Amino acid sequence: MKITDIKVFVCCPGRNFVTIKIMTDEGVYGLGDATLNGRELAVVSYLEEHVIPCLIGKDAHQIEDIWQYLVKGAYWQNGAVSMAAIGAIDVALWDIKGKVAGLPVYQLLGGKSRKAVTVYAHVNGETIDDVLNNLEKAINEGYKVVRLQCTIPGAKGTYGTLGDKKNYYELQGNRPLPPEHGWSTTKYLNFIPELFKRAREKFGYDIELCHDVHSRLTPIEAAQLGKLLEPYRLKFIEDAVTYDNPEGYKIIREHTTSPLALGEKFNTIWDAKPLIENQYIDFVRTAATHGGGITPMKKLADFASLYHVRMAPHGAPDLSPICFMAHMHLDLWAPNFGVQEFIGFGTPELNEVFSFKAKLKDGDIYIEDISGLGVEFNEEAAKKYPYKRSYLPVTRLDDGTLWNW
Ligand code: CS2
Ligand code: MG
Repeated sequence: MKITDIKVFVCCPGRNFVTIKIMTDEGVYGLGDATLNGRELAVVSYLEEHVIPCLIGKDAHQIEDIWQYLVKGAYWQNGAVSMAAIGAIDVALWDIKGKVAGLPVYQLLGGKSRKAVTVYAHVNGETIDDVLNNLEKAINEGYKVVRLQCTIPGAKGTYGTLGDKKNYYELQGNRPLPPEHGWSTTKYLNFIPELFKRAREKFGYDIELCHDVHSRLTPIEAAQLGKLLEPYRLKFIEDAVTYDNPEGYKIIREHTTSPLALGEKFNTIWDAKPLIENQYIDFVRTAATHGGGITPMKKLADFASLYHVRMAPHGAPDLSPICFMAHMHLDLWAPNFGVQEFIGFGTPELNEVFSFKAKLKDGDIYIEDISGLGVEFNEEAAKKYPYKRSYLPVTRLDDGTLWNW
């Protein structure tokens, strides 16, 4: 079965997405998500100039060989742009293989290990009272795991909260230049334990809670946070520190039993390797889109399982429903699945462009047994929403020093 053409679509139904469609001489096609938030067109160019010309005429069934060809064959291995491009190709090839086999992708991976995928919802607010009200709603909706984020009093913009924006905090599709946020570690560490204290006082310990630091702390500060949050028994603290120096996680580990999650920015298994084999983390958060596709995600899950590390794939709004469905199949299969990040089924514009069959019940997602990934992309509808250049915010300390957003 030969690849005859690969199309790339860029659209902005509320935010930018890069979508690819691989066509074959047997009429079967596959879809992949190549979205890299804030750097979308770099991936488009990587695909159009450097990847697609090499794939025309190749056998669409040879997923592993194509993956190796694109990764090793480029000589310049890894990197966010190239791995997002390769990830999209890989996911689309799994979609094709599933369609040809007449099986959902999870069957090709080894079959279901569970009936449904437990997700964690995002709950945020401008004050602790706001967060607690929203948490109550989430619990009443049946969520069993929830991520809590709260605006830090006096901060100029807090990750994971709404601020003065009307939309979901990461749904802005039009930020023609990066907005600037502020950060103070002191204010943050003074405030955040109170959020979890009050959540536990009001709702007890049955609801599982997590929190995203978004890489703002140094290792020893993260160790302090871990200790401060220990009484509230979080499911995990995410991205406490950047991942570039794995030894930083050793320092955190030496001081606290708060579980740690990391990996949404990993673009290769090699990024995860030292963190997993040294047992510095408990959950690995790589996404199929940014991590190079389903092929490396399967390897990552198997490797992580040797060290009791569980999968908690990234599920932010900048991953398209194609990536979401790829994760559903991986999550249903992976014996060491932990929890899936979930931000809802999307806006009406998004659902006009992408369609997929998934249902949420009591904090678990069920998908239908459709062959392939089970997601569709409406090319005509996508044309109504042209690309808009948009950036993620940047963060500065009070004195102007640039910090991790
Ligand atoms: C995040 C993301 O979902 C998460 O945990 O850290 O929201 C992240 O900020 C975005 O994916 C960046 O594009
Ligand atoms: Mg995160």
